[in-house]
Amino acid sequence: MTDSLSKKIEQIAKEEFGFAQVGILPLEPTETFGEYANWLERDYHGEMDWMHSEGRKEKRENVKNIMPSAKTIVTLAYSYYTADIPEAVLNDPSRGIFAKYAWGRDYHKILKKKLLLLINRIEEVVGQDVDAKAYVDTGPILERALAKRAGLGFVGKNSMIINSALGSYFFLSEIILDLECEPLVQNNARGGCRACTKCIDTCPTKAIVEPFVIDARKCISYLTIENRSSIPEAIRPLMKNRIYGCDICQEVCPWNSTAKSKSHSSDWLEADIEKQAPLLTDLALLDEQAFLERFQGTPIMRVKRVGLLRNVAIALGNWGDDKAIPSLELLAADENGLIAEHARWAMDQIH
Ligand code: B12
Repeated sequence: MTDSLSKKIEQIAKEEFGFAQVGILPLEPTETFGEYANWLERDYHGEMDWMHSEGRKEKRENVKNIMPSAKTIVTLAYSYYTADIPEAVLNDPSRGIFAKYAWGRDYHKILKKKLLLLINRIEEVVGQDVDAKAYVDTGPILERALAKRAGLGFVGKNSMIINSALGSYFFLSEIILDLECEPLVQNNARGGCRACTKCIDTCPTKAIVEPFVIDARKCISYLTIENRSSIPEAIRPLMKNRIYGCDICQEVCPWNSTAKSKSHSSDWLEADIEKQAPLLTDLALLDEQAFLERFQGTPIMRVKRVGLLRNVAIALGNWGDDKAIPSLELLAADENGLIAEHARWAMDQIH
């Protein structure tokens, strides 16, 4: 056991790769796996069938099932706070709001590269090859459960990991190592939500069905990104102008207004109105080629043109202004049936 290895990993992760927080722990079965199993049982995952596909549940239950030689898990937080969208823009129904994390290049690739380089540096430090795996978001890992255990934050009523210094605008990622390291637990899980229920009260679709629990089927983030089919008509008006992901439960969180996360911005995200909240009428004009040119390399590629323009059609309907009609006529004539169906619904909202 190398006493100073954990401190060295923390130092390199912060100083060389810009991570804001690092926790290092020996492997243990996931303490809150029961919460996850209940959540699936209640169908809160909607169409995200990959969440309980063969073998993946076991991996979430215990990281050992991903890598039997694993001894240690390093959990890292990377802040992506950039700026807040001004209130007047958020409430401008002619503009479509993108979630903060999507105002530039895709974090998955950027952070994965940082993690792989960090593994190289760990190998240099210990002077030998190390068996390791790196994950950002998409692995069969309950990242929030790990972050909570590593003291990177507490579980907020909006289910976000909230860090008393950073707020909640940070990504989580992990490195699994076959090395033994000294435990390194952070002290940023203090605070908690106490009596505050702002996120629960403000969520337009009432997706926070009880404190700490999200019904993804009602969550605007899920509806605009993960749900590939038609969006239930009753929910469409509630989505207002959110067209890719949703940060409402974070925007209203007091921890985000006081946190110091503002000093750790991700340089690949830009607080530029064209990235944050473009005009819906401009987005409606995007054909396949123009969509690719504009969004290649960004998280928006996940929903493809069809998903984005489906969401844009809803927002145009929610705008409710005659100025939206030419765009909606164009979308109603789109050869993609999903876009056309949502555009016809939107026109009915205006007439
Ligand atoms: C599926 C998923 C979603 C789904 C479901 C979200 C959800 N709340 O479950 C949808 C598409 C809706 C979604 C939306 C978003 N997501 Co998401 N998502 C994931 C993913 C891939 C899995 C999460 C999961 O397993 N959910 C099932 C629930 C049951 O598990 P859980 O939320 O992890 O909760 C665990 C603990 O919190 C604990 N727990 C649960 N309840 C309770 C109660 C108490 C009292 C306690 C003590 C503990 C506890 O048990 C759970 C299981 O261990 C993770 C990445 C990953 N691999 O973990 C990212 C992740 C959670 N998402 C993230 C982000 C940024 C978002 C969005 C902000 C994106 C956006 N702007 O649109 C929104 C936020 C919505 C919200 N309030 O959660 C970040 C969160 C970072 C953070 N600071 O917490 C993650 C970690 C991705 C990453 N690598 O950075 N997401």
